[in-house]
Amino acid sequence: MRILIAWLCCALLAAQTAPDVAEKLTVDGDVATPLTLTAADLAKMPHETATLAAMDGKKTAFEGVPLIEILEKAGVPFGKEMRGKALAGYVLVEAQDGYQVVFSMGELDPGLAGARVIVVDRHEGQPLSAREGPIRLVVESDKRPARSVRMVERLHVVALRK
Ligand SMILES: Nc1nc2c(c(=O)[nH]1)N[C@H]1C(S)=C(S)[C@@H](COP(=O)(O)O)O[C@H]1N2
Ligand SMILES: [Mo]
Repeated sequence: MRILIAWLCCALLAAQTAPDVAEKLTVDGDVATPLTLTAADLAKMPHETATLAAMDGKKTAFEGVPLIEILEKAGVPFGKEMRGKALAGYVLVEAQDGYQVVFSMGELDPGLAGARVIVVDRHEGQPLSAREGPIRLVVESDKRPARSVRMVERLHVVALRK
């Protein structure tokens, strides 16, 4: 009985201290609608496939939601509104290990550079490993995977104010 109680206490404690922030993707900053997307929210959105070559050159397939779809959901303007001050907007991508990468809104806009940046939650049909996920970016058009941020936890949008 005592062992059972001890076990129950441990299980409860583990559940309480389980990393919960890391399982979510926060979209904040200069957005009309800040978002907190859970893995389930992301899984419900339409997915696309993107391939990424590892350091050994081997290509593998990832699945996820285009970054632009998530930014549009938060109210970031693209398309015909992508002119003037909007061209100075950018998104700072932050990872659990402190890694940071910036993409300009102009480079993401399909009418301009149209870089395909995918917010992925599946790798070869499986959820991502803890080293990689639960959410990572895949930037298919980059020559090296340096901007394919692993363990993404926040998309911080910055718009020009003046
Ligand atoms: N969070 C995070 N993402 C990161 C990095 C990092 O240090 N931290 N390194 C980048 C670099 S420099 C490379 S080359 C790729 C390596 O990804 P891979 O280990 O899946 O091949 O991850 C990128 N994403
Ligand atoms: Mo790298």
